[in-house]
Amino acid sequence: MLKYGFLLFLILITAAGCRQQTATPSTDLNIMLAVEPDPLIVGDATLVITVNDASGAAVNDAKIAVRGDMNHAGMMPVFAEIDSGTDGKYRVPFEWTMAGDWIVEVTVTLANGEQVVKSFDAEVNTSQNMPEMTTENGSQTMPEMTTEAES
Ligand SMILES: [Cu+2]
Repeated sequence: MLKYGFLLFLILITAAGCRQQTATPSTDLNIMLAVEPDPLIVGDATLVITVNDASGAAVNDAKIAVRGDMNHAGMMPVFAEIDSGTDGKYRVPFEWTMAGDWIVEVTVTLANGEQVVKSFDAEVNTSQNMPEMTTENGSQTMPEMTTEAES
């Protein structure tokens, strides 16, 4: 009888948990983001996303979807995805389409269908020659993508 009561209790908890769909991932993942090149500049880039499980073991069979948004309105988001990793690292081709502050939302979908989402802030510069947006001259306007990557 006691055992049955406990089971029922568990079921009730589970049901309550399902209803509110809040972002408490049942899976404990460690998700890290590195970007090449770094410092970040406008143009093509590679997002190196590392996924480890709670025990620190590399997760290679996840699918990763990335959505990059800038912190201002009126921009097209940049999407990218990849299906497998090596040594827990997923190298995702990406493009910074404008200098400024970005939010990179990484959605990791595990083989069992569970999803974990983590967001990262990224600051993208206009070019390597201008590592920082200085506003010393009082002008806050960004030079509008004048650097079309002279290769
Ligand atoms: Cu923008």
